[in-house]
Amino acid sequence: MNVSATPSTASPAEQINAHLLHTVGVAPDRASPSDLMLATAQLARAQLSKRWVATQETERSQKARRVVYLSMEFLMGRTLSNALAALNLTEGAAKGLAQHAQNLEDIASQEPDAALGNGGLGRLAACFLDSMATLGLPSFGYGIRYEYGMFAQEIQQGSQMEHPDSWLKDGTPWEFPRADLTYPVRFGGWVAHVNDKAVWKHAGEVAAKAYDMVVPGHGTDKVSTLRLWKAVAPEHIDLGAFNTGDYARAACAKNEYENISWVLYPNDSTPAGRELRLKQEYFFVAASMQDLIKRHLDEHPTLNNLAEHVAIHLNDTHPAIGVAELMRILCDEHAFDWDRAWALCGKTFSYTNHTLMPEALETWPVSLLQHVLPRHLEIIFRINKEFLDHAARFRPGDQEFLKRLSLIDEVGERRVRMAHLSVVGSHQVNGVSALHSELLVHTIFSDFAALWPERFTNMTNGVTPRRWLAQANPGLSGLLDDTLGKAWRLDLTQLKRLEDRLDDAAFIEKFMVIKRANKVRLAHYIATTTGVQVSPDSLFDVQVKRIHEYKRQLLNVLHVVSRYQAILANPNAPWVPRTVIFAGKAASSYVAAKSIIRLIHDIGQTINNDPRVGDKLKLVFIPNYGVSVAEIIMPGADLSEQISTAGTEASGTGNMKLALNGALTIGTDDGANIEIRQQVGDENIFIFGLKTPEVRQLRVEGYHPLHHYQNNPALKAVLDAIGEGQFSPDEPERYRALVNSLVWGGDHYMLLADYASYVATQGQVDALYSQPASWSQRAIRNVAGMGVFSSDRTIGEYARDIWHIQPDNH
Ligand code: 26V
Repeated sequence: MNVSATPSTASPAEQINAHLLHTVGVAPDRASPSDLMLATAQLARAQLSKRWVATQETERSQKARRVVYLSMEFLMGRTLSNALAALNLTEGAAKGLAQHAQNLEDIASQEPDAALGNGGLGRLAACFLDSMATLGLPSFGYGIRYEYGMFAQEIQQGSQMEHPDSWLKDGTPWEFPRADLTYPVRFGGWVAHVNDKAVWKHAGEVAAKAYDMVVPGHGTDKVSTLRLWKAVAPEHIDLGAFNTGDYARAACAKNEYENISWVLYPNDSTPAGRELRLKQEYFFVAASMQDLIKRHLDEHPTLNNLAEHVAIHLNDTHPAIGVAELMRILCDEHAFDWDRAWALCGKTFSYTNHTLMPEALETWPVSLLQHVLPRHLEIIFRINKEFLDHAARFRPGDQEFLKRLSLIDEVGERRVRMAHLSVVGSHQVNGVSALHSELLVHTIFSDFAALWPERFTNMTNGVTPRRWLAQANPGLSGLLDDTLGKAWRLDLTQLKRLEDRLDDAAFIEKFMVIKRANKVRLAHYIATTTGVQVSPDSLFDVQVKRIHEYKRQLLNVLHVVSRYQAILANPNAPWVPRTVIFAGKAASSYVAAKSIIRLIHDIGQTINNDPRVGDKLKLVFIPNYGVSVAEIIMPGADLSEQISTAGTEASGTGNMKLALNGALTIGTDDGANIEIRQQVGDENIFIFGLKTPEVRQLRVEGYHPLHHYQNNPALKAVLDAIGEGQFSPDEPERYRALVNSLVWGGDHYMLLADYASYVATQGQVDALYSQPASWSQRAIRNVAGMGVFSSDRTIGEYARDIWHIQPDNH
């Protein structure tokens, strides 16, 4: 093996060997798979860093207008395969690894996922970075370098166990620590007012250190930056203790600072009273603001034109304290008067809402803000006063209107409503699907929409076709390349041209062969992770997402049990074999969600081991759902379950990934399902159940789940079987509470109301699946209709309509 070649002129194979020797520190012929992963990563890293320097230089010299995307979460997954593809190094690296008798897929799987997010919101941010880089949009993502990301899930005797996710334990080849970029972030204390000037006398300070991840664009040399902040104790902390040899006390003091970036908050913990979470939010916002202001002042003599050069986007309300922080910087540190600062702020910020669920809307107790950020609280009060004065002129005398609008919820313990701060501080507010954006202006933001109708808009979500088709599904990608050319990677609307192939039997056959191969791969994965053998000839029915009552995994379970009972009652009927596949994490303190996981497991045990059933029905729960597991599941799915109660799922993005990989959707009229239906046509999607207005009306009229229980014998049999312990004979009462919450407890998400329609629609699914060519034709129609769900389209719209930034490449 040649290890002496200089890295810049050498072939990828030679560079991998050189990196093994020089960077990883191992003899090339003794390299382990993880050594090879690191060396291959170094190959990509060297080129990424060149691209980063060049992109930064261009943007600086052009004084480019930039978007700053503030997000508490970035669910990046693995980096290697994506980076190699963007750099056109996939083939070279594969050849290099072949010399070590390894394939790229196995080597890439050595890398741990960067799981710095909970779910949809965090993964969307990662898809957006990919699109920003690919469109050549001058952009910075800012977030937190959590030492521990999303917990790892293990299933033990059917129950979820959580393990810490120490993704950094062996270091990561993908980050660039920026030793020179460190900013102080202050907390606590009090505010002195001297001659009309506010001076924040903070009580504590922590340093924020920058770590960059370079995000490569595809089909361009442009890259984007994800800058993550790590909390570090300031140098001077408790030197006294250190000097006197009291290392334990010194370490303790250090930890108190550094715990700010220690761990990702799970989205179960109601924001209420979580001081550390508030500190995390302010920590990364304050560091990011200082960084963007420094960059601005490096290029411009003044902050007067800040709004012309930077658009700051709030990914949900988590960074909303940024509005108060920018006001503080402008007024207290740069001598702006209030009105001028406020006008600048309003031109700079925009905000995306990602959920209507009342329990997920952030509010912070006034007392906590007073304690942690006293100056920001003053600023929020002033913003509120000026805002309510303005609103009062709009509807004179209407005190109720003002109470509803106020940034402060005065009922009970006074709290700051972060969504209201975000709306008041932004020039544009958007939802993430047409339905969701519509609901925003008719529900939680209706009073704001009365004041400022032009402020509200829609930006339907999208997903990156590079990861979710090109990388995850090489089989289908190859067929698309042969059929359409390669341009679909950068222009997903090219998929529309597949409609020309709908009657092309040879094409349909190839499509079916690819789907089957992906199912074989998924079946292998299921066997290794769950021990259950499933048949790739059965219909793969997939529901993968966070476990939550509103997403109604339990409705899916009710259907599985109905089917099981029907098979037992009529074993010789021509059953269409099905494998029902679940995956997803339950928040660790979410009792009902954890109980649903265990129920899936218990029912699976019964069904999978019942010799009367065989391949007619299997039920599996794939553990530790995350980006990389999703990359295996999506291509192997036949049926995509998107069955939330209408009006509850803001958009969904798994629905897009599954349809893009040729699954048909069974879903409610909710979130982006509606737009998927519009794209693929009513005949190519299975929509069932109550629509949003019907859900609302039923709630008003009074919903009686007991009625459904009493009048639908099949439903009653299912609920009785679960409630009486048929699937938990060792503990017959295990699921009593879960069933009672449906029948007697109000069934908040209306599972029983939609049950009959759901089961009937599953019958239509079977009927179509028993005609494989028709099924595949419809699956192809789904792929053909997914063009608009590229995150390139979404980011193009944000850039044009909200950020007013010209993409460089398009
Ligand atoms: C809330 C909280 C509360 C406090 C602790 C940490 C935490 C973290 C996240 C959240 C809210 C998550 C909201 C979310 O993920 N929404 C999803 O956003 C997707 C992208 O827009 C969308 O497709 C999903 O429908 C929506 O549920």
